[in-house]
Amino acid sequence: MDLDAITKHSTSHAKPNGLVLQYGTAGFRTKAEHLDHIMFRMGLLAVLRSKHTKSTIGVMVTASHNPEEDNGVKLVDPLGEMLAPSWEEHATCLANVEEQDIQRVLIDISEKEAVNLQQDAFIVIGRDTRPSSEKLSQSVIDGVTVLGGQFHDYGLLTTPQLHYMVYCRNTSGQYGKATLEEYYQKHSKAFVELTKQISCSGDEYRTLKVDCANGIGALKLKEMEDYFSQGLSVHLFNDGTRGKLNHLCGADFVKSHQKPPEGMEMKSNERCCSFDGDADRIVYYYQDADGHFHLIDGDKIATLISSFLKELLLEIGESLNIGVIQTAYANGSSTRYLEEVMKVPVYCTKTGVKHLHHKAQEFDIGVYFEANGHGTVLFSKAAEMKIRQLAKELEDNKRKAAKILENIIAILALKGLTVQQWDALYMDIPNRQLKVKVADRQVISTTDAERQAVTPPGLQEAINGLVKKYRLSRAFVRPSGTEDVVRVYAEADSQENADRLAHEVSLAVF
Ligand code: 16G
Ligand code: ZN
Repeated sequence: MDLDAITKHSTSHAKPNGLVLQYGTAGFRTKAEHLDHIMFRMGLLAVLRSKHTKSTIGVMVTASHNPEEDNGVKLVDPLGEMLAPSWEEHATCLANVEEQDIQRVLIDISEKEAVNLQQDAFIVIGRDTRPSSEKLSQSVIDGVTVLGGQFHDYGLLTTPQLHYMVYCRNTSGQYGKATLEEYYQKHSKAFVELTKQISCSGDEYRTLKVDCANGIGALKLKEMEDYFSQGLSVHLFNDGTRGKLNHLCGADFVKSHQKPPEGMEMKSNERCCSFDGDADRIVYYYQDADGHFHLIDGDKIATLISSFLKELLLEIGESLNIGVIQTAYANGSSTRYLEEVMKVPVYCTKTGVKHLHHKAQEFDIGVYFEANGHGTVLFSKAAEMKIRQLAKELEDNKRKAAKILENIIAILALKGLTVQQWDALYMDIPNRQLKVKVADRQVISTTDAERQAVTPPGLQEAINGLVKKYRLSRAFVRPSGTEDVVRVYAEADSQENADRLAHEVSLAVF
């Protein structure tokens, strides 16, 4: 380590006095002007992590669905996963020390984790379209180079694209080349293959209106369009040419307000969807003939995908085990439908992709989605090999199903239901989310995947009392991991009652 260089550079990425930040659910996230030192230090940490794992590590500069003024950073581990928990602690520690202690902390981490400092390090970097992102990613690069790391800056990328690049680079090209070109080709090929096999015709399945949240999704969908020319026609809205990122649009807006984004013309029964600011979240929706808005959220996506996969497995006679992972925000109807009608096991974890991801790894096929639209499907190595083998061996119908399944690994698409039929799989229980500002949100602690409050004393009893007053009801509170607020969620038999229950619970929080 060139200690002098570290000192010199860290003073040009000074930490604001008294600022304490935590590596939270999705890395560091706050106002962009408070993040320069964090970016530099995460560049340093990424190098140690890369040396430790002897692999390429990813750094993504984004604050996802937060307002445009915010920014954030997260590290991506070798197989495209979230950073390992013990390293999150190192990240928090490194982020908060005074400049003169940076070297000591770097040495501490290296000793604790037995990092071989002679090992080479390679970092890949991506960023979203926020005005602050370019400069902040330069600060990451500064941190990387000062510790002697090599890097490739991909520039503007979606979060899933960065995860893909990291994965490709660490699997010695087996999965594909770490280029956008290959990313688009792989996905479009799988999609086209898949839609060839779906026995439905008509534009309905091939056209889609996309609200890009005025973010990176627009740029990347435009790049991708050529590859999809025969398969899919997408109409982009909120493409960033006029509006502000995530402002009155995007997946988070649509989900939490339960209404369409501004800036998108919706005709009745058209299939529409919204991304978030880094395009790792999607929700679908449509307006029916009576002008009612129908939201198809992460819960319904999980239901669709898992029922699709289950049918395919049945067809090819394979008994790979499927599990669905949700959070406390999953609509009660979706959990009931999955367990009772589809008979798939459902598990609940804490909020945040890393928790769901971790649990999903326990299954041959783990389907995980948060109600807000974050999610994916994981195939275990063994399941993937089995499916690829089946796709080669099986005859006719069986082969066809296995082939679809093989393609599904690369891309998930609809199974030929109309958006209305999809929506009608089950009816959401009316629900409401609220934010409550409190002096210190950390006085609330929770257990049972955030469904029960442990502290402050008496809060859970109060919630239980309120919930009892309503039918089909459920409610919980939890401190947000990304904003300085407490979140309240309530379900009840009517929208009015859900609103009322959420309001009553929010009063109990004070
Ligand atoms: C982060 C999480 C998201 C979660 C949200 C909850 C990732 C990549 N992102 O955006 O999954 O739903 O935080 O925010 O894990 P909250 O703690 O403020 O409710
Ligand atoms: Zn996101």
